[in-house]
Amino acid sequence: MKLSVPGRATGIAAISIAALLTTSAIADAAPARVAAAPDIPVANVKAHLTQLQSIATANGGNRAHGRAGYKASLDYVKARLDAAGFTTAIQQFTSSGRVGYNLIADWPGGDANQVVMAGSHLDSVSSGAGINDNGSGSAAVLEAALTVSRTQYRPTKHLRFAWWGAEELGMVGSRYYVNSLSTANRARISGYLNFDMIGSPNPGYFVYDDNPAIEKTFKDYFTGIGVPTEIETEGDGRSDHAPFKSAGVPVGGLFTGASNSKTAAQAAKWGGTAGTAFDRCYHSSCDTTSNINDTALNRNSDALAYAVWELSE
Ligand code: DTR
Ligand code: ZN
Ligand code: ZN
Repeated sequence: MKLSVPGRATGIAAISIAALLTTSAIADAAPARVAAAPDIPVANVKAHLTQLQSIATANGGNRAHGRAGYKASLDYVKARLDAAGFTTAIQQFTSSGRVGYNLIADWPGGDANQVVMAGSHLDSVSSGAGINDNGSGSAAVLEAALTVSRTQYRPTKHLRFAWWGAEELGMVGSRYYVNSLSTANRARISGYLNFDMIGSPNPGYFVYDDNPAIEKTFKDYFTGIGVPTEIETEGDGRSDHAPFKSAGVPVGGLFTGASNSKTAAQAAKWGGTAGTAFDRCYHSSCDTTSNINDTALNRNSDALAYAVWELSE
C-alpha cells in the first residue's frame, strides 16, 4: 500500500513507515508473549494487614460478620480499589439476624465471557482480629488487584476479585453470590481461585486439587521456586471455593494450614516445628499481625499473582 507523505522527509518518512509496517506485520505474526506476573511486594501485603489489625483494635477486637470491624474492613478494601480504577459493588445479605456484605471488584476490559476470579473471605471470628484467618488471603488478593492496576495489565480474559462476608458462619457470603448469579453468568466464570489462610506461622504449602489445570498452575509456580507442595486435604468444602465448585465452576487455591499439626516429614521439607499446629492461633485472640510467617505470605502472594496472570492471559 503506497503511502503519500507530505514534505521533503518523504523518503525517510516512507522508509520509516514501511519499516514500521513490516515490523508490525512481523509482530502480528509472532505468538503473543505471555505477560509474566510481577512480584507482589510482601511489604505492601503486610501494610494491609496492619490496617486490618488497627481496624479490629478500634472495633472491639474483631472483624466478624455483622460487627463494625467487618464493615470497616470492607470500606478500607473498597476505597483502595476505587482509587485504583476498579468497578466495585457491595452485595448485601442477612445471616443470623445481622447484615453482611460481599465486595466485588471488576477490572475493566477483557472477555466478559471468560471471567477469572480470585477471592478470599474478609470476616474474622468474633474472638480475634483474624489476621491469618483471613486477613492474609484478603490482603494478598487486594495487593494482586492493585498490582493489576499499577501495571495496567490488560489480559485477554476479564478479571474479577472478591472479598466474602460471613465465611465463618458457613461460607454464607460466597454462597449468596453464587446463588445470585444467573445460569449464564455462572457459566462465564472460567475459574475461581480461593485464598484462605496463606500466612500461617508454622506454614505448610498446600495446593487445592479440585481442578487439575489450576492445581498444575500453582504447582508450576512452587516448582519454579524450589518449594515442595502437598495436596490440600484438610478443608474439602471448608472455604469459599465450595459454593463455586458445587455450581460446576473450576476451582483452586492455596492454604498454609490451620489447627492440624505439622509432621516430622513436613518439617524436614518445609522447616518449622514438627508436632505443632500450622497455626496455633487458629480462631483465637492471638491471630494478630504477629501470627504471620512473612516467607509463606510472600511466596503465596506471588503464587497468587502468577496464577492470575497465567490463567487470564
Ligand atoms: N474454613 C477456614 C479454615 C480452613 C480449614 N481447613 C481449610 C482448608 C482450606 C481452606 C481453609 C481451611 C476458616 O476457618 O476460615
Ligand atoms: Zn476461620
Ligand atoms: Zn478462613
